[in-house]
This record gives sequence, structure tokens and C-alpha cells, in this order.
Amino acid sequence: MSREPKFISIEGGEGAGKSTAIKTIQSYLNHRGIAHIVTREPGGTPLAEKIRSLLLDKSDELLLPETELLLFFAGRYQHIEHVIKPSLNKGLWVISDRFVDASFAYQGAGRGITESRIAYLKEWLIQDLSPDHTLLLDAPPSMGLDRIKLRGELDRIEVEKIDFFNRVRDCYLALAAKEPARFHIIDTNRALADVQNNTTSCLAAICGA
Ligand code: Z5A
Repeated sequence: MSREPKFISIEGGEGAGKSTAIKTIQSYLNHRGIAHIVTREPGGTPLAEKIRSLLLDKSDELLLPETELLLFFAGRYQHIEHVIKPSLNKGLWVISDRFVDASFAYQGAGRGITESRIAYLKEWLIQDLSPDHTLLLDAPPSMGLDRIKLRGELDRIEVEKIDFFNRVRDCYLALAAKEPARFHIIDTNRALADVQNNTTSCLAAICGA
């Protein structure tokens, strides 16, 4: 089994099942005795969690797409330097609920900011740090939104229209097609037990077990 610390990001649309998959991943890694941390974006450090609130809480002042993008990257830089890199350097696997692909999907395809502007920030702030693997939890946006509506009030981004989430999904699938070795698509429009089995098989392949 490979024990090189790995950086794994979990991506997907609203209610696609990221939190659910992360529980399965944690239980698999614990079972294998693989030391790891679970973290998230936006968030992951105390300051980045404050930025998360700015991003997700509804406010009377319109948050402009450019401001939104810069806030995501501001939190991400804190997260990378204070959590992701130090953890990998200590030999811990890092499981992150979202990373930079989300900026291309949401602020790029969703909000319409050009790919080159996001790529510029990526090049400046992230350089060659890339997830070794990305699990893309994929489901039709209408289904994910129905699932999260059962949970309660929607946040500032969740209230977007369905077209927005369709563009986000298409972008994720396009990113996955460009980097098939990094992306592992998990269809979450299935019974929970099937999704859990597929997630575990994917992890087993990543671990080389
Ligand atoms: N965002 C961005 O715009 N740009 C960026 O760069 C980054 C993020 C990093 C916060 O993300 C927001 O930030 C997000 C993208 C944006 N937009 N919004 N809105 P987040 O990750 O914190 O929140 P989220 O995307 O909205 O995730 P979520 O709502 O927590 O959903 P989830 O984790 O993918 O799903 P879940 O909690 O695992 O499952 C949802 C429900 O469905 C739950 O009740 C489960 O029990 C149920 N479920 C899950 N799987 C199944 C199956 N297979 N069958 C039946 N029911 C299921």
C-alpha cells in the first residue's frame, strides 16, 4: 500500500454528496491506519472561516463576482500555507472538501469570470500544488438542490438559479475530461450504499490496496 501523503480534493455541486463521501473516506483511512486531516474551502483556518461567513451569509450589499473570487483565493492562500502544506510536510494525507477547481466551476462558469483571470491567481498563489486525486461527486443539480432544501435555509450561493448550477456541473465534467488521471467521477444519483461502495473502491485504488 502506498503511504506517500496524498492531497485529495472532493468536488461537486450542491447536495451532490461531498460531506457524505468524506465520512466514507475518513472511515476507510482510519481502517487502514492512514493519518490524515479533513479540511474544507472556503474555510480551513480561523481567518478563512471568517471569510467563509462573508462569502456564504446573505447581505444587503451585493457581493460582486470579482470580490467573491478574490475572497475565495484569500481564504485559500491562508488554507494552503497554514494547513495544507504543513500537513503534507508532516506526512499527513489531506482531504479537502473543495479546492481550486471550484473557482473555475463557480466563479468561472457560474459567474462568468474569464478562465485566464482565475488561472492567473492560481499561477500566482498556488503554483504547482495540485491535488493528487479529485473525487468529483456528480449528480443532476436539480436532485442535489432538492436534497439540500430538506436541510433548511439556503445560503447566498445556493439560492442561484438552476442554469447557474448546470454551468457549474458542465465545467466540472469538462475539467475531469481534461485531467482523467486526477479526476475520479462518482455518480451520486444512486442509492447511498452504492455510492459508499464506489467511494471505497476509488480510495482502495488510490491507496494501491
Ligand atoms: N464555492 C465557490 O463558489 N468557489 C470556490 O472556490 C469554493 C466554493 C471553494 C460552499 O461550499 C459554497 O462555496 C458552495 C460552492 C462555493 N456553493 N454553494 N452553495 P460547501 O462545500 O460548504 O457547500 P455545498 O456545496 O453547498 O455542499 P453541501 O450542501 O454541504 O452538500 P454536499 O456535502 O455535497 O452533500 P451532502 O451533505 O453529503 O448530502 C446532501 C444531503 O443529501 C444530505 O442530507 C445527505 O444525507 C443526502 N444524500 C447524500 N447522498 C445521498 C444519496 N446517495 N441518496 C440519498 N440521499 C443522499
